[in-house]
Amino acid sequence: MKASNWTLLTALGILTSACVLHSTNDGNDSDHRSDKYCDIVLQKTEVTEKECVLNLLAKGYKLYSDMGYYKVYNISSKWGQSWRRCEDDGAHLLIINSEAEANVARKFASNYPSVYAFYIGFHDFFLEGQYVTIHGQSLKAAGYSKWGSGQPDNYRGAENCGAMRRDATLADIHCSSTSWFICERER
Ligand SMILES: [Ca+2]
Ligand SMILES: [Ca+2]
Repeated sequence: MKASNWTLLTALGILTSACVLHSTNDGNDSDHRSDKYCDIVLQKTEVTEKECVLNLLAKGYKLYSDMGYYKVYNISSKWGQSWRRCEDDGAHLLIINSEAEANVARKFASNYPSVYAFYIGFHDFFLEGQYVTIHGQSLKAAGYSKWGSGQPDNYRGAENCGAMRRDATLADIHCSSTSWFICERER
């Protein structure tokens, strides 16, 4: 089984050009793909599924239940940097697709009592207040939309990036604040 790994070669203004976000998993047969609206160039390399999994395990990802491979990055990063790091791993920022997956996420987040929230894969760059996953689905369509109390509040009119609190409820936070983050790759 083949998997495509898109590498972002150049990107200008990732945070304002959310159109980048859904193009990383698109497959087409050319080796390069560019997006004139976002001024990005992506390079596709073919890796086997097995290579990809071995690579994830080597990087410290763990298989949870039957759902997928997950890693909590204890590196303080802006949301865009977090997104990039997961993509570089051949994974993506966590998208919670079910209560069961929220339980898994809660389990590993609870190991870090001092962390307010972890960046995960949703945002409202397209339209204020309309939260979508990095794969373009509404949170409801993705399967999980349990917000923390008082969230989303778009605090000071400037919170467009998605995060998960330790109890696995969702929050919007400022994309430039630095936070730990969680990557996943579905099984
Ligand atoms: Ca998921
Ligand atoms: Ca908020």
